[in-house]
Amino acid sequence: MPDADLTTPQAASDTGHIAMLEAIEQRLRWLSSWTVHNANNLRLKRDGLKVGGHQASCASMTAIMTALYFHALRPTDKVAVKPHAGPVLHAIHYLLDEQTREKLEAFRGLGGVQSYPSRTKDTIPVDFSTGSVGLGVAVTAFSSLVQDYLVAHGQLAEADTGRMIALMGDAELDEGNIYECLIEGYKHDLRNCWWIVDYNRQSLDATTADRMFRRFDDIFETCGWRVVTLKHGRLQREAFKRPGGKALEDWIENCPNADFAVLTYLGGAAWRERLERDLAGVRGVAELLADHDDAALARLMTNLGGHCLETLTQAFDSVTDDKPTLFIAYTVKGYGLPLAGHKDNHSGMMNTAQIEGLRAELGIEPGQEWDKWAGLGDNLAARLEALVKDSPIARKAAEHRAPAVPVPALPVPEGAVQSTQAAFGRILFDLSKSDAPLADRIVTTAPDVTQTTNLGAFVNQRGLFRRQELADVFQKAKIPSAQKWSAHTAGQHIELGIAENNFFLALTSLGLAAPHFGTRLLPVGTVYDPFIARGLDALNYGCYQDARFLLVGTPSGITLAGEGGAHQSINTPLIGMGQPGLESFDPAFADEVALLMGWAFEHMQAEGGSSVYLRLTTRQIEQRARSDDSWQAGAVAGAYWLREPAPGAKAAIVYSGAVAPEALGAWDQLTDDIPGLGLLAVTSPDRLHRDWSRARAVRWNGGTRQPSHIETLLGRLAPDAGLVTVLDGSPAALSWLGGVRGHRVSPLGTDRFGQTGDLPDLYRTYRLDEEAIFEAMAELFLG
Ligand SMILES: Cc1ncc(C[n+]2csc(CCOP(=O)(O)OP(=O)(O)O)c2C)c(N)n1
Ligand SMILES: [Mg+2]
Repeated sequence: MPDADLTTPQAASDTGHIAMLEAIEQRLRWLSSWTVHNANNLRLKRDGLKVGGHQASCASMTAIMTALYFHALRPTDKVAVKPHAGPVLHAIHYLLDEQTREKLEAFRGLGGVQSYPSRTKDTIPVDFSTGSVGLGVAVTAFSSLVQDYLVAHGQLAEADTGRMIALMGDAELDEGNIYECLIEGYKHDLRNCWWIVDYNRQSLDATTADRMFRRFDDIFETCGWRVVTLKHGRLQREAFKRPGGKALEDWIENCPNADFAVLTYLGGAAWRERLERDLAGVRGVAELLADHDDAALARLMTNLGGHCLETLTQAFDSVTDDKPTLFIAYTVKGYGLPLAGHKDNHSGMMNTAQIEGLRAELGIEPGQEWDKWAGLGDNLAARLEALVKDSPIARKAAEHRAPAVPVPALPVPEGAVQSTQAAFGRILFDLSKSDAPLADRIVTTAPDVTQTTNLGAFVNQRGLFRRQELADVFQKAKIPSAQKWSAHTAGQHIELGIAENNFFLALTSLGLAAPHFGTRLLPVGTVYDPFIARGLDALNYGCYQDARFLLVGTPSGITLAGEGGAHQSINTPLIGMGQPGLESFDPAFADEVALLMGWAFEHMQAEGGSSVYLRLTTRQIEQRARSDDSWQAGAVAGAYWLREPAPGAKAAIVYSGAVAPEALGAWDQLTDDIPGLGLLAVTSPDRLHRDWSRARAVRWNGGTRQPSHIETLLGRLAPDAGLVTVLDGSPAALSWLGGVRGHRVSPLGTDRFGQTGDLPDLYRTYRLDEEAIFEAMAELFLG
């Protein structure tokens, strides 16, 4: 693969522009270093803990970020920044007057600049949160897909599209989710996506494998990407043209990563000694070396593409089409710092003498460390200020506040016997046939489980999304099938392969459509409940940056019976409870599903709302006749009495989800023996627990303590009442209820791997049946 086409004129001819960018690069290197130094060495420390920060990782990409932000970026582009280069991003916004000195001084402190760029917590514009390496890279591909979706649906003008850009560390290339995303990107004809690798060949622990050299080119090109390699800076390219230069170029080409790093750390004299040895007798080399003093030689040898602003700007300028492009920018970790090249530099920091040395080298007076343009002279400072203020990034519009889409009442599917999964599918199908604006904004997706999670009817109605029309070949051949899936630009289902990481990243990008592109989408994703775990970090990633989507885990629990232990979700109710930014529900009846879906579509759009997770099953159960709607508020809040207990009752059965028939059956049988026995339907252990915690926290925050919903409900019972809790999932999701008012609890649920079987066998074996409820009740009262 050739290096970047360096013939484009603009930056190369404009040496003044490059010199200014070089000055900005120095500022970013200084400010990011100083931010970390200040937080670790100058700020008062109270806990003896390391504050942390990554000076070397920042310095590795200050030139890349300078070229990008102050030269190449367009106002509509969006960038995910390598997490540990966060201080550079903040320094950029400091230069733009969009970040304060106070926040920088409070780096990694409460209310200060976050360790890693955060959409929700940082006050500068952050397009994508990053932190868990790899995810911030792949999410850009999905956001590009979302952008194309909006263009195809007439919600975004082509002229307003931007490039979705990831600035990534080379070790991020080890994350599997990158390759899953490459494959999906190829299938969906990905465009407008740039990934720029800070190729310093160092990770956290080590220098990276030499064997990988050029393998990434093959992998990406196979997946339809252009690969632009920026191996050498201008100084090196010029040296290579001299006598002896070709030998030097070959030597660099063959130098193992670890050797290069060691020599970089040791500096000019070490480079000289090694090159004199390895290239002894090669014509021209002695002269070439003699023309460079040690400092100049060190500068030459580390003049890699990723540190040369001329090379970088030209490379970025040279890509003018929308083909996805990987830039591999060779860099030195810790470039321009005394940490450069050292294998321990990932968390390594300059000591006081070293940072003072850097300060002096950059002409910054003591006390002027936070001055934006200290030591540069008024003239240059004014020109830099003008360049920064005039850069496209300074004209970037604030994020959108997309208006909410009205949510119509969702009718309850008819049928005396239904499963929650089928009800979900039916509700979406009904919506797909309606002309409600909401229906046009729903986008469904699934990791290859569209049919088995009851999304099929919606897809038949609304079609698959593709940038190019694709006829349904089976339909054309008149082969009967329930699935009529033509693919076209107006389609509303994004078909994904089986990789759950992609699924959650797609939901994340769709769920950020409102702030990113100004159009609210209501993403609905279905996945087999146990395989939520497969994409858990990507789910957390989406929630962390407040993306809004409806996640449907179905089927779930051992209630999927014949599918067996490998498909039986056990701990997902705890995942739902433990995951911030996600309100989770475990409904039992079709009318609960309709109610909660309607609530979810509202909550996904609400200020202070969140994503929502419904845990559903394929078990067909008899539906309840309701005399009124009084159950609904409780169902949204997390629980309601299906059988109201008598005041001061001595016991209640508490159930969640698919085991409703067993709970009802047991109640029928026990109610004569236990007068006033209650039956509590828990639709959301998650919301009950959150509300309980919130109510308690009010007091610590100086407010007046109001009882939480669950305290009110359980307050109907006698103080010494007993609770039998039951759900098809970890018993811990409900056993905590005993802590609310000090009731004794006998918890039922699954806490070991399941078997195949039919429901009677499984419910008996795993103690979810009526018999188990009797026994649990007996244990409470008889000991
Ligand atoms: C999923 C995940 N695993 C581990 C980490 C801890 N971690 C932070 S950076 C890093 C390696 C960084 O190497 P590279 O991407 O090459 O960046 P560099 O600092 O060299 O620029 C690791 C392992 C993380 N942030 N996320
Ligand atoms: Mg690296």
